[in-house]
Amino acid sequence: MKISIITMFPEMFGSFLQGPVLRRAVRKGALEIEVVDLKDYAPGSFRHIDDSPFGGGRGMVMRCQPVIDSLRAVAPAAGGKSRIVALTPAGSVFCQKKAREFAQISHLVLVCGHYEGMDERIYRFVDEELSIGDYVLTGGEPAAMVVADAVVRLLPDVLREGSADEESFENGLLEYPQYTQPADYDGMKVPDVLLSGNHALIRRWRRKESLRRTLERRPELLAKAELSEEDEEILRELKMGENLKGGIFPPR
Ligand code: 6GU
Repeated sequence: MKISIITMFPEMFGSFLQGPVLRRAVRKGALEIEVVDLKDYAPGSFRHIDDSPFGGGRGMVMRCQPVIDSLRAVAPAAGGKSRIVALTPAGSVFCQKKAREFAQISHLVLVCGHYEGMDERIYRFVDEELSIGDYVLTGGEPAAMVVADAVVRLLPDVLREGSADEESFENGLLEYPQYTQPADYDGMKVPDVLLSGNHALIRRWRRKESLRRTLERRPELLAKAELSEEDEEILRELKMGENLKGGIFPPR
């Protein structure tokens, strides 16, 4: 797939593009990524990318001409194969389902909003507006990195086989706790079951811890998750009697 990022601050993407997952995706031929500098579409010393809003008020608004010209250059309308997404706090909230949807697209264009917003006429060229959560960023650039990262790691051949399947959200639950060497660190022990070599017991323990975490931290996810008979049974165990504050660390 191809990802085009349209931004006033292309420098911000330097180290992001050098990260392991993106580099690997590009090397494997799964990804082409370009960062488009809006300044290239605002020629002349007095033509700025932003201007003060009609009607008055504080702050600056991104002008339509540079953004629309860059979109026309990056995503020629022919065939409409490009998905144009504006990153703005007023968009709907990005999620794993949306990442999976984007991973199927041949050309994703991410437009980073800035200042008090963009001229409303720009949105006629935009298919969708996305936010990454209920807080305010200075600009859409970190949000574009979030979206690009979440999408690229789902492309075929980018991650090791299976590593994207079992993690949080892919099955609608939070991930179970993980441990590595040593088995005893300063008296903090790895749960015995993980050292038992009994794969059926380990699988059930992990499923239970996954359900426990989700129940404790994100109960609203349980309502949407696909639960088996065994899951329902584990949940009954967790809800009745069993202490919800599991794990080796004292409750925070
Ligand atoms: Cl996409 N942009 C800005 N400026 N703030 C945000 C956001 C986006 N998502 C959450 N907060």
